[in-house]
Amino acid sequence: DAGELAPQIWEKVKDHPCYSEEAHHYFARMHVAVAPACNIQCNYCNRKYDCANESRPGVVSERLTPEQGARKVLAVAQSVPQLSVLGIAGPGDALYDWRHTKATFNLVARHLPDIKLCISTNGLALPDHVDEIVAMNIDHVTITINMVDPEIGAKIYPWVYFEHKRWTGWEAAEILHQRQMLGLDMLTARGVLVKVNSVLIPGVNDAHLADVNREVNARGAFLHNVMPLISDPAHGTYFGLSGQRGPTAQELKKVQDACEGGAKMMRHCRQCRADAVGLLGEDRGQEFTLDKLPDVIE
Ligand code: CLF
Ligand code: SF4
Repeated sequence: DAGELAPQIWEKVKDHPCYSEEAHHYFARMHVAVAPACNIQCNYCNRKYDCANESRPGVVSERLTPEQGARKVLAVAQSVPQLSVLGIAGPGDALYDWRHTKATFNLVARHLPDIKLCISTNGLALPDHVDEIVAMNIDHVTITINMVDPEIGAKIYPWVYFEHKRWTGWEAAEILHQRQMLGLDMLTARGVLVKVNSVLIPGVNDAHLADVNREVNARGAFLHNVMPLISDPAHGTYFGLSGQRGPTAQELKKVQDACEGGAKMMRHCRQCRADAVGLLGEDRGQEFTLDKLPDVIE
């Protein structure tokens, strides 16, 4: 709450429904699914669906061009007065698809200068974009960090695509890890609020997430959100196996409790879709499909 936070931080979180638990009762976020491509492979991802890092897998968002995305934001802003944040969280990686993300934000900011801009990323491309993120007043960035140890990372990521080359195994996880830590350091040094998402994968990183929490806390992350892997048979297989399960509610709570004391824990995440609209836990996306939008934006 306000009492614990420096005034300039409070200013940035008081109407962001993810960064402030209090705000989530009163302020709405929306996502536009303008970022289809991704530069890594997570073992829990099925590319047909939304990025499982920030959003609920197993549902396909309507993919929009930046222009369509901006039209949607303007339409939502007119009918959802609580709208305070525009996030880009997939269906792929918002920073790998930086041209789309940036074009969408620029169009929207021209019409809605006060809306907060928010990004969710796997972090691989993050260090390349920090200057522009700061210049565009993007004050909130989420990095999905599932490990700080490449041995564990190698069980989560079969490959990453970096500097025109596909890397696999330990090397892939080490590259991703180094880029995530560098990006986190660069953002916190510039005063951008960083939230870290971790997908809890039973038997893979459950015992490791307290280490992740300590490391990201030491590097200045503002909030840590441990999310359950959603294991949906309709979504396909994880880790090349059909048996990888998600955690039970008790297992999730145990890991969240084990992380307490370092970076502040987020416990009100609703694992939104890449095209979610409304208050957290609410999805009014169907009211704003393309066919229902006005056709022009200057
Ligand atoms: Fe969207 Fe994410 Fe920004 Fe929020 S969601 S990009 S930080 S505006 Fe929020 Fe949804 Fe959880 Fe994400 S409840 S999945 S934490
Ligand atoms: Fe899939 Fe998201 Fe992982 Fe990319 S970062 S592979 S879109 S879950």
